[in-house]
Amino acid sequence: MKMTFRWFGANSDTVTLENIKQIPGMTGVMGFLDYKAAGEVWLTDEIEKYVSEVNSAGLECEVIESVNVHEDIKTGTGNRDKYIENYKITIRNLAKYGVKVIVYNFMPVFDWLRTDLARLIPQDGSSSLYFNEKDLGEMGPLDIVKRTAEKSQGFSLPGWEPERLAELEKTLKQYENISESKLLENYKYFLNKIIPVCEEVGITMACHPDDPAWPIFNLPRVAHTQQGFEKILSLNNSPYHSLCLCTGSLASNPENDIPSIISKFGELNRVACLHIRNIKTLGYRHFRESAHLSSEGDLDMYEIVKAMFRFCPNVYVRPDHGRMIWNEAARPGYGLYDRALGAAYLNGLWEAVVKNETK
Ligand code: DNO
Repeated sequence: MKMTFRWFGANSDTVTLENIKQIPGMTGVMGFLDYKAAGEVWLTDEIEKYVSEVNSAGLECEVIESVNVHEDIKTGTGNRDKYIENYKITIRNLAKYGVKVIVYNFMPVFDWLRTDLARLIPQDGSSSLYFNEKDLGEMGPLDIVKRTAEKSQGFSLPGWEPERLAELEKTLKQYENISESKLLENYKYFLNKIIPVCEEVGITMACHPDDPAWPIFNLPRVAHTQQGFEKILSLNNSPYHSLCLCTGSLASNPENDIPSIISKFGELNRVACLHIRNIKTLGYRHFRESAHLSSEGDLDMYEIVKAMFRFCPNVYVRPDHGRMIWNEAARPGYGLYDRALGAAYLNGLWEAVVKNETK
């Protein structure tokens, strides 16, 4: 396990590299250039600047997150080849600076989705991201975008880039004739073009699950069950086509058995990263994010870490979203304190699992 932390860059993050370095056991960041629009090439000088800053702080940058896939690729329009060519250049550019894994998603239109970004947890006065499908029922996609932007307190949110969302109406129209099988066909086309480049330069693509783990607004989504991942992985058999399993995203559907999903795909050598966080189910399609500790939410973190140790012990991990605690003001889900507590807890579980499993 390599413990990492998501970092949005010096101009965009309230958390500093020094903060991250001081978290015990932290080896690196999952990097992100949050100003890049989907479809744009990530230029070498931008990557070099980011990576060298991270390295100067004594941290690695072997994983980059959210190289977003343009909607024209997902919907298979006539423009897709141009954007795929750009993606290939970005892969080559990232490889030059030591990047080994790219976390991305193939979710139509929306990346993650919440109905509240700072829901008070009455038990202790902290707050966290929250979702209730009932609230969504009264809103359309445009309302939810407006509301998410209003509640983001001025922070850019990964997957909610303004340029992309400005085009929302047009994009939603583009999806009118896209079924699940069409989406998979377009996904396969994309993979068949980019995976040979990945194999050549040594970069693994890691697909992030749908969050929440079901289709929303009648858009086709496939990455939220074991069967869905099987379909996705069968689109291209290269080990460079892999998964980033996110425990909190998958857990929003209580039918997903997370340790078993990790074991299954880990054993096949198709897990490159894990995002580890916990959620608390409050009702049907209704949950809030919780502290990482097993007793605070629905997930058995010991079993999750054990599955990782047994089936994919070399993956990159990051403590995913934290609550807002100790009066921190930060990007929703991405403050320092609760994620640092999460990292410390996961490191503790890891030590216990390693000792137990190797004695
Ligand atoms: C949410 C993140 C996701 C993830 C992307 C990868 O907080 O886990 O935005 O980075 O889906 O493309």
